[in-house]
Amino acid sequence: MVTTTATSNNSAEPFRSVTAEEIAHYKSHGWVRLKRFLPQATVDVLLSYAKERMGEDGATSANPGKFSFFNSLAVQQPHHPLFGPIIRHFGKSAVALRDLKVSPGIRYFKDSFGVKLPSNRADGHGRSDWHQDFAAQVSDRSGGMVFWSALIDMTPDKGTMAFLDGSHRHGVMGDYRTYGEGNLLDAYPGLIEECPSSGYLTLSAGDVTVHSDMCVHSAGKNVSDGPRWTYLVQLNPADARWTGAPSVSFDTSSLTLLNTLDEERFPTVG
Ligand SMILES: O=C(O)CCC(=O)C(=O)O
Ligand SMILES: [Fe+2]
Repeated sequence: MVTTTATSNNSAEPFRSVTAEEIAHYKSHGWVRLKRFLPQATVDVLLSYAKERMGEDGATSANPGKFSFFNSLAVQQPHHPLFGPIIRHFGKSAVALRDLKVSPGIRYFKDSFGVKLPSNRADGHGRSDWHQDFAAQVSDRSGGMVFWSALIDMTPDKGTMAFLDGSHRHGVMGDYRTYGEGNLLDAYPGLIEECPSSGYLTLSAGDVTVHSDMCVHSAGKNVSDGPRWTYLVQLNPADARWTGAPSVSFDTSSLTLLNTLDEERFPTVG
C-alpha cells in the first residue's frame, strides 16, 4: 500500500508528497529515489531555462574548468517564480525525510544545473568519483541533503548516480580533495562489503534522487552520445553554523565564524 504523508502539499502547487515507504528507505539506506517527483511540465520549463543559458548540448559552462565532473550553472534565486516553489517543495520533503524530532528545519544552500558531457568529447567529463558531501559543506553539523533531479530519461550510460546503502551510518570519511587520484573507496576499501552499491540507476525525467550528506555516492562517466541534464538543490539543517573553512561551492563572505547563516542568502525552506 502506498500511503502519502502530509508535507503540507498545497493544492495550488502540482507536487506530490513523499510517501511513508520513501521516508523509510531514506532513513535506512541514506538515499532514496522519488519517482516522478517533478511533473513533466516543470521538467520542461527547467530544461528550456538551462538550454537557453548553456546551449542545446549543455557545453557552455558558467564556471569553465571549475569541476571535472560536470558543467555547472549556478541559479541561486530561491524566490524566483520557477525555482522558489520547487525549492520549497524540496525543503518540506527534506523535513519529512529527516524527521523533525531531530531537526529544527531546513535551509536552502545552493541550486544549480549540472550537465555531464559525453566522455568522448574533447570537453567531456569523467566519473564523479565516490565521495561524501559533508566534509566539503563547511557546516558544523550534518543532516543536509542534495535533491538531484533528472531532466531527461537516463540509463546508466548517461552517467547516473549510485549510492552505497547504509554508508551514512559510518561517520565522516574525509573531504573528496584528500584522495589524490583515488576516491573514498581507496581510503576505506572495506566499506563496499558493509554497504553494497545500489548500482547506477535508470531514471525517468522528473525522478529525483535524494542523498544524505553522509551517504557515499558517485556518478558514472557519460558514455552515451548526448548530454546528461540535471538540476541539483543542496539543503542544510536550519541550525547549521559556519565552521570558518573556505567553500569550493559558494561564497562565504556573508558568514561569521560559528554563527547561523543569514536568512536573506540562505532562507529557511522547510
Ligand atoms: O551529478 C554528479 O555527477 C555528482 C553529483 C554529486 O556528487 C552530488 O549531487 O552530491
Ligand atoms: Fe556529491
